[in-house]
Amino acid sequence: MTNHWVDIKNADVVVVMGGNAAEAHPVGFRWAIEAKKQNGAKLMVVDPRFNRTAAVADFYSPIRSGTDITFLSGVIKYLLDNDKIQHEYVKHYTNASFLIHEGFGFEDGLFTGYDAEKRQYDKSTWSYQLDENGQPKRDLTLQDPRCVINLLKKHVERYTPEMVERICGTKQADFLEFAETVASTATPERTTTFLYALGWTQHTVGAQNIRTMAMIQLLLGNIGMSGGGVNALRGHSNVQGTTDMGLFPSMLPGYISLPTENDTTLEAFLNRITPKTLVENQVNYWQNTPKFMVSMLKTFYGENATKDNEWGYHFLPKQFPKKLDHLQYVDLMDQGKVNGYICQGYNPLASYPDKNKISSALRKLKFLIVCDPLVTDTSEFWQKHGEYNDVNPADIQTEVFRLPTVCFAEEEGSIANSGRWLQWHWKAAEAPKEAKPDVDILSEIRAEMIELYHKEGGVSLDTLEAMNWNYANPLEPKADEVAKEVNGYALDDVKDANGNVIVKKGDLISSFAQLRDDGTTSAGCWIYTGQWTPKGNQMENRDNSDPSGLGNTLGWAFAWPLNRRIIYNRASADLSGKPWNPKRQLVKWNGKNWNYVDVADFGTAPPNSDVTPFIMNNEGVSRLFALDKMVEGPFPEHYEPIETPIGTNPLHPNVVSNPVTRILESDKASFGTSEEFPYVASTYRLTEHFHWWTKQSDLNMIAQPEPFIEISEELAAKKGIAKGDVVKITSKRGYIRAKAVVTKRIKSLDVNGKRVHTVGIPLHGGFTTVGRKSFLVNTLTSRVGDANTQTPEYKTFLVNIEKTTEAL
Ligand SMILES: Nc1nc2c(c(=O)[nH]1)N[C@H]1C(S)=C(S)[C@@H](COP(=O)(O)OP(=O)(O)OC[C@H]3O[C@@H](n4cnc5c(=O)[nH]c(N)nc54)[C@H](O)[C@@H]3O)O[C@H]1N2
Ligand SMILES: Nc1nc2c(c(=O)[nH]1)N[C@H]1C(S)=C(S)[C@@H](COP(=O)(O)OP(=O)(O)OC[C@H]3O[C@@H](n4cnc5c(=O)[nH]c(N)nc54)[C@H](O)[C@@H]3O)O[C@H]1N2
Ligand SMILES: [Mo]
Repeated sequence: MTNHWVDIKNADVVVVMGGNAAEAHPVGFRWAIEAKKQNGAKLMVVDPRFNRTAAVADFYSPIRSGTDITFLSGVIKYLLDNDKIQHEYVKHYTNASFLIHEGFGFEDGLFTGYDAEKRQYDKSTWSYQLDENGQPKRDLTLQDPRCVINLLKKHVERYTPEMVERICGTKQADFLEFAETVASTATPERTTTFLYALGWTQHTVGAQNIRTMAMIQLLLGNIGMSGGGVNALRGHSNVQGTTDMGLFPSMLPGYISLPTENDTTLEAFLNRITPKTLVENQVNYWQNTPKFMVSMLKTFYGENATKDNEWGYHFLPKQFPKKLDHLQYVDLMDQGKVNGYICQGYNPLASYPDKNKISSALRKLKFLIVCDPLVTDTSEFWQKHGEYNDVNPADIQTEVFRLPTVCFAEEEGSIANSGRWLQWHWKAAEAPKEAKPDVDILSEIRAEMIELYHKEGGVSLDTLEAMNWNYANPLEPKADEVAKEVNGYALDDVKDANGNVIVKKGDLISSFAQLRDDGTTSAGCWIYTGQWTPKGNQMENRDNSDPSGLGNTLGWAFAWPLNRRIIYNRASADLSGKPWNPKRQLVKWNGKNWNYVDVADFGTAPPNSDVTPFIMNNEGVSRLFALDKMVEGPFPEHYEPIETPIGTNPLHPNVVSNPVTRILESDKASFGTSEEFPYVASTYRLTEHFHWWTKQSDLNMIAQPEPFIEISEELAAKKGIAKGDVVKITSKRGYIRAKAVVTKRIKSLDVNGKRVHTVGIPLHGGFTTVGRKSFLVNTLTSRVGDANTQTPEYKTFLVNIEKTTEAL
């Protein structure tokens, strides 16, 4: 989230789109209800299903899954056509006025530079025009046809209300009511917040869905504003923490890229990833990357990281020159190229697409280690469970080890929530029997491996031994030791530009502004610096006073970065530092100094200097034109899902789906067509369960005992299915059987002259359960990834449905 949970209450319009907050985030959703109660906010839901959020909304409209870019681009067109944009904000705080390379264009579904053979773009024209001093050219009158705003106008011309209806199946009147309501917040007095989750991310155009919404927020002047923002409602309670800490295949902690094998020296690597300031005087905060990187290497390798060995850079594992993502990893496993797999807090047989392929891949391993508090479908993948796991154990040689871990309530530590708050929690119960904290298990594996290497030899022992493992008990690192290590220490006296000591050797660091690239500081994850300062554990703070009434409660927990609650909050005030709306004041220039309600997101430079609020971008403004940051184009474009029910793209029949979508060679034959599989399937959550774990808990199984699928009355009539009938649902990858719920909550839609029916499938079934065994939903889904993030397309794929006579 750019903002945070409590801040939702400040919005005038709350859009829940691409998520079902009432169901999947029932506690945080109270702030959407507060917005209604306190501000009379309008709650708007656009979703393929009339879901539990829709049930309490002021507006609901259906949409065909996978078509939000069309809908949202229609909104952008509406805002531009009806002059519903916040002009000063757009002019000064976005790249609307920047001139784009003369060579850039868009034609018949493709941006300039497409290479059909490689399925990728040469992005060299997705760039600014530069003047003789290397500065981007701008036209603040916004007249030049090469201005971003004019190119955007042209790009969205095709997204008329008629086209929205034709592609999305949403009625024009509904669409226009939505656009008008959102447009009512183009004034500084009013804001819209967008709450989204997987209904937007789990598509081959997932990242562009979110960008399209972010562009709307920029046009409305809603980013950096209290009650505005781009707000991802995240998943597992600490998934924000896992991404912050670099649990991506291509990231290090603090959103720093993992080097590839081509980055042969630290200097070359840092030169590649550190952005040069593009517009003079801008903050360009990422120019500090070397300080964050060297401090991280000092945390990783301690005294083994020296200037002479490039701060231990060569100990760091590198990714392949081409990103090795999870789709490829399963592929490698399936080709027998992976010996062993440590699977920790993850149940891929249940959660990963194309269950049959995962099952086949796990079979090729020599060993599988599952670290989990529970028995999981993955740890039992080798057992036969009727049609739900139809394998022959005698054929499977993989040796499986189960290492029981504790659960969060059985240990202390911090959890990062969607609003970037790091909150400390304390141990509430002893773990049962042999269960151990994950960190102890990993520590023991480390110690054992080093011993074995010494006994038996092997490659890369040096990298293992170089790791800094400085804990009172190396087999049981404590949460406070790790939290301080992540925060960072002064390894020598840290001095300011005048040579004054600002942090004494041995002290904890208080701010990432104190980090250095000369080996005098450490910090495991720069954005977490400040979580544990010489004043103590900031994550333990529990003062909920709220002087502004906006809910920013700076004394409650610690929010990264630097306890800032609303990112880009400098954009909440105009160029002269005057808040756009005094009731939403976050920062204000009083003529001499800045007054802060939130932690400032900029230097102390006085207003009207050239410095603009988007300090993480090297031109200082936000981007309506994404430059080369997205793989499929600088503007969003509608592409059909890989498995499209209409078999064409009404905008450009020659380019149907995202042309740079992630598809591996070995999966090419695994996609179905609408001739064979005519219905759209989508998978989702129920409040009563949490993924695949609560089927192990009696109370949850009592609340929601039996998985089911949902279809519209129209489809039920067409296929002769009555409620409670057992149906078989088949995709190109496999089939499941379950009972059918026939409901008014899912409507069949008219799309491009065709009737499109949706099959809804809750995802919580499986065969390791205290209740009734049932299907694993990912038997049906496909291995295709979002072009930028590789997130699988779980929300839209094609199936057939038939009634079966055989009982379950
Ligand atoms: N009780 C409970 N809560 C949970 C979880 C759980 O398992 N149980 N899981 C947690 C996790 S890890 C996550 S990531 C979050 C997920 O939170 P959500 O994303 O809110 O959860 P989903 O149920 O996947 O809901 C997605 C919604 O998107 C809609 N949708 C599908 N396709 C589209 C589309 O193309 N456009 C639009 N506009 N909408 C679409 C679906 O109909 C559904 O209503 O929930 C978290 N909270
Ligand atoms: N079809 C379809 N598939 C989906 C989705 C979808 O919407 N549709 N959603 C996707 C999403 S958003 C997500 S997040 C994934 C979730 O996929 P998974 O993360 O694989 O699913 P979970 O069941 O949450 O598994 C987490 C495991 O962690 C264990 N665990 C809990 N606490 C601890 C701990 O402290 N230590 C360890 N070691 N283990 C612990 C739990 O017991 C559980 O077995 O599923 C994805 N798959
Ligand atoms: Mo998730």
